[in-house]
Amino acid sequence: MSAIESVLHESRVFAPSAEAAAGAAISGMDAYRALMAEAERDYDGFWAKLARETLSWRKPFSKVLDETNAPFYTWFEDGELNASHNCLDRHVEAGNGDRTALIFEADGGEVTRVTYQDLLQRVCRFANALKRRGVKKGDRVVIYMPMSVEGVVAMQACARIGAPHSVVFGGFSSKSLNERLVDVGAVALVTADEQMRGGKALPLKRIADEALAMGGCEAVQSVFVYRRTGGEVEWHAPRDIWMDEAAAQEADTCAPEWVGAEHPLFVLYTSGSTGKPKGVQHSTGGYLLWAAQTIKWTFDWKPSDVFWCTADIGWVTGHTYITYGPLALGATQVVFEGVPTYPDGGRFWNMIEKHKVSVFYTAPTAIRSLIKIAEADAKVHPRSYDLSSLRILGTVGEPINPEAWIWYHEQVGGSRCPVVDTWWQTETGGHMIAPMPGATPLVPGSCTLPLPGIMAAIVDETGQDVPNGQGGILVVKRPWPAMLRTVWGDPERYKKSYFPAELGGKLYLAGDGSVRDKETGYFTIMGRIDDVLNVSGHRLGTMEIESALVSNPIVAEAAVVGRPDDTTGEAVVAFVVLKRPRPEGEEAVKLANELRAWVGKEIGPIAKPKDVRFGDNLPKTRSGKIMRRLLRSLAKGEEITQDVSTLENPAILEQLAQGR
Ligand code: 7RM
Repeated sequence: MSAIESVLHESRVFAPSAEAAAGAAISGMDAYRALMAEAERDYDGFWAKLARETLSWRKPFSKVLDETNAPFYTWFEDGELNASHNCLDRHVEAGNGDRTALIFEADGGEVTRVTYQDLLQRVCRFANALKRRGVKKGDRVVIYMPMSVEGVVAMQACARIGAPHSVVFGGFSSKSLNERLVDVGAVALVTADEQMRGGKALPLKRIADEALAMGGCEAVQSVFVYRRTGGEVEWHAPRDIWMDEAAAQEADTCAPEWVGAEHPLFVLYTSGSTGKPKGVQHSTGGYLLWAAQTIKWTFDWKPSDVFWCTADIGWVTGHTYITYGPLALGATQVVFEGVPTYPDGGRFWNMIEKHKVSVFYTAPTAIRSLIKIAEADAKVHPRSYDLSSLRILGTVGEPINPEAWIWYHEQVGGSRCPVVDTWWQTETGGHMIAPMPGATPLVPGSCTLPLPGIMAAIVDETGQDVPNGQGGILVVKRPWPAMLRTVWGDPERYKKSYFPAELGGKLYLAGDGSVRDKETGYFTIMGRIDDVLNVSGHRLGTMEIESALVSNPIVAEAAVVGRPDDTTGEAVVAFVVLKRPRPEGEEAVKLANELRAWVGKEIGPIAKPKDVRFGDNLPKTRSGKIMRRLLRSLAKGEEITQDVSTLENPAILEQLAQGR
């Protein structure tokens, strides 16, 4: 079923309750429209006001948006601030040092609370440790860590000294880590001995050692190791240093390094349709503003809330909605090390009950997998827990099917809590299209309307607006403060990928297809229009997986496509031609498993193909182009109805349809 069809199947509208509207920052559509009108009337004034209200500036800005070097836009350029100062010091200075910043729950269930005062001191100690090892403003630090207080501390410490961090998700392989260390030119790496997930230990330090040994990253002079499990590690003195020992020698104060608003806060790698992952570079001022502002609007955040975003700090969602946004607001939030299914499928509900979570933000994949578990086992069904603390529910990362939305709304939210479906990307820094709980009537499967100030639109291949009801390409018409600034080390790629000449060079190309409802103008996201897959809300480039496959000596050729999957949204399907005869039966199963493991090792377990099919060849046009359209149909198990007359080798279709 297409996204549009599935929306049509669920046409109920959920208006904000009187209760939700009453206390909301934006209460009602009139308030929303007034803000939008304000942004349209005076774009600079609109953003300047928010930036002054939301952030603390060391030196006030006099300039707002500068478009002279478009599409390399700048915001608040002559202003100075420090992200860590905004996230920590200002709350302590305001007398809120005793407020709980983090409620950390470990994989095994141990809970640690960290106040703003504690967090500030820990960040200062580690910032001093980084400085002692020679890390300076502008140097890059790679962070390859489990979900932990220390992970947040490492990111904030980098921000404090003006050293852009680049967090690499702990599930990535040594090769992926190496590529990122090399590309970003890291001078230090922060990692852990091991990572605990679902009761299993993963050897992060060993993978980090492997990555460093692959070469090209000799600039890495220091490896800080967070002692998580006490598991055995190889030690390379004097390069390696325990994080706790390093911090223990340091003072618990560290003056923040004031940086210009455009100073890069971080670089985060994300998959594109071509080539290697792109280092998405974010600014300090514009990014931090939006991280905080969107929490106020999308989650109607209040100081009494207990906020919980289940993402990993290795993804942008963990950056914006764990490390920066909630802390910039002085919020109390839950940080979770483990997985939703350990020790059982009731873990999330148990934690919501225990920590009295009021705003809960997770991915549709997690919801879908928990539905299956809950419906099979009443003990771990959300109704077996007291979830009355919940006020707002959110989703992110992929389309949510209306069935899952309704279950989330009814079973988790007790039909009381608005479900905010948030569309955004690594590149956008924060939410772009999302409902506001006190204002926006909700339609399951739709992310509804752009947030105030965001000029989202749908255009055709030439950049012309299309009427509502007609699908097209999702773009943003005006720059916004939290947008990426460039692709690290590759400004040309930034221009080409995000401001393509075909669309006139001025529209931000999101890479998603979308349609707006005829009456309401609501947006529904229809998925990527490029060769990017979304598996469990994680972005994967088909080309990256193909390169990984062909780097295996037995593989001659490979093509990767996505297939809809009930749980993960999309699943990876690989069509492979070997340098030896096409395997069958047992042999095919064995080789498929080998190739899956290979991809896991090359990129990381998230990229492993669910299905590997072997052929004597791939369907190609006479000019040698692989016909992905056909492969997508084959992957889905559909009958081929397309015109195959341009195909060089039509017989191959039958072979590939059989699977393995
Ligand atoms: C935050 C994040 C971005 C891609 C994006 C979309 C898809 C994200 C939604 C969604 C439908 C949503 N960053 N996507 N949110 N699709 N509805 N609410 O996920 O850079 O990793 O991915 O994810 O395709 O382009 S990301």
